[in-house]
Amino acid sequence: MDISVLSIFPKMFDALNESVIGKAQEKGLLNLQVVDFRDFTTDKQNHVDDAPYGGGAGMLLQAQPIYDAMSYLDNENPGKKRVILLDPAGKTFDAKMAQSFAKEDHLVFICGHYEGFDERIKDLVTDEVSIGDYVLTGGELPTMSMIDATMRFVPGVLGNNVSADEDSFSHGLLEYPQYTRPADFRGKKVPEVLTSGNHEKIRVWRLKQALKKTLERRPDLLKTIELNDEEKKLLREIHSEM
Ligand code: 4GS
Repeated sequence: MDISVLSIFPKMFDALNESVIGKAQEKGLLNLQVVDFRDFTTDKQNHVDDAPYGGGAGMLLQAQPIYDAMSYLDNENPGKKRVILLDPAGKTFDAKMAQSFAKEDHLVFICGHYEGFDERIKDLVTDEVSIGDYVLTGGELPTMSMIDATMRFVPGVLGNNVSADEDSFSHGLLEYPQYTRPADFRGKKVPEVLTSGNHEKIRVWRLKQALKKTLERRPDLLKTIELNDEEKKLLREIHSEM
């Protein structure tokens, strides 16, 4: 997968050289290119921003450096691109969107910093996306979150026996609680069923815990998924125990 990022703080993306995403780059599963669009400014002082027409506080990213950086990407690597603009006004990012990004050949992320941008940048963009209802100082951290969440769905990025599809949000439920050694930690004991060796009992216990946690914390998620007969039965049990 090719990912290009337009940012005036390219060093921030060194964070993606670590851990799982760093390994994905080493394995050639991710080809990450960070382009400093300040290199494309035609302004003598290398400015990429200017004051808004009509007045008001703050500065806006100008269209020209972004357009020229995009032309550079297109010349270097023609072909279809999904162009994502980070913006609190965008559609909220979720696992489904990460899966759809993971199927693309080439993603481009446009990161603003400090300020807003000239509306005409949007003609370059296929998706306006937000990571949540809060305002950050730049689009760099949201971009890194999206790259991380997207790459987990690219085959080969996670270890052999790990699948992103088994995580919370992929099957629509929050995860059941987990424990590791020791079985008794300062008097806090691991639920007996987990040390029973009965795999079927363990599976049902985990499913019920996942349903219970989701019902308690994110009942909205339960409405978006289709429960099978076993899950419906467990949910009835949970309701009668409450
Ligand atoms: C977000 C967000 C964001 C908006 C960038 C103000 C600097 C900032 N981007 N999800 N200008 N939330 N962007 O806050 O994506």
